[in-house]
Amino acid sequence: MATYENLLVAKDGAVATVTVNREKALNALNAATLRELRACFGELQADDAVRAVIVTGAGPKAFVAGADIRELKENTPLSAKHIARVGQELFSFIERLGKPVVAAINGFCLGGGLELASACTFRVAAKNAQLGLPEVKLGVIPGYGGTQRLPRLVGIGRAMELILTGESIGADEACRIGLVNHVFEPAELMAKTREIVDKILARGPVAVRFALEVGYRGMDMPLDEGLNAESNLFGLLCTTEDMREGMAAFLEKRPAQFKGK
Ligand code: CO8
Repeated sequence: MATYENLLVAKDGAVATVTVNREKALNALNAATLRELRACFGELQADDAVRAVIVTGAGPKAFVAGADIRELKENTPLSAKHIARVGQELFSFIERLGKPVVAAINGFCLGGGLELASACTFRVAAKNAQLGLPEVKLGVIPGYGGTQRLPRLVGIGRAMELILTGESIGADEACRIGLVNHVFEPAELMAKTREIVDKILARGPVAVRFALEVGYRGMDMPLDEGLNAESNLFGLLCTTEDMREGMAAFLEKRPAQFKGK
């Protein structure tokens, strides 16, 4: 892996943890960090040994407190559109990485931070997390996908209340509305996140990959096309060694030994 100025990347077995590391600015996403995230996720996608990614923020206070407002305020309409597209493309790349990406939200998760988390496969949070899209307080709107992904995650009414008031919500409320899946004690966040990721890693790797692919592609399809895509991949999975192993293991009452083939 390359080394990055604004990211820490650690690999442990098949899991890579990417930590946004600008603690003094509450891990705000400046242009350099966006570029590094794109390069880093490109590397992680290409690395077959990496089968899942956890994203978090450095320090005890923030996941990511948004786009870097110091840079944002210098934008012209054209440069703002360009940087919004750069961020959107990055987050779409993360969303369609082909590997599960879990956001471990360890504090403030605001603006671009919540947009990053929303592009992850799912989110878990520490009890002290605060989540919101405060852009309207700055006279702008979410620009890294927040107006599109948040309604898909929590429904248009709840999303619009968050976007239009700019107010943030705590971890328990985020869990209640389905924005995060679990809330953990801050000290346990990373270990508990890893436990969930390890469950995924124990499952059939090709099945996990296909489920991710068809689940996301189906979001952009009419139901009938999505169902057809699902049945095609189901059929394809019936050609794999993993399918034979998974079903044999069940019938023989033993854990499956998947090979990803
Ligand atoms: N950008 C830059 N610096 C930041 C940011 C940020 N988003 N958030 C915090 N910081 C900095 C502060 O300026 C401060 O720096 P310094 O010590 O040099 O003054 C340091 O981090 C610590 O922050 P605070 O002293 O403010 O810490 P508090 O605990 O008092 O408050 C808050 C924490 C509530 C999180 C507060 O920092 C805050 O409100 N931050 C801004 C949150 C926000 O508005 N985020 C949305 C930004 S806009 C956005 O994300 C748009 C995305 C789409 C972009 C599209 C491209 C065109």
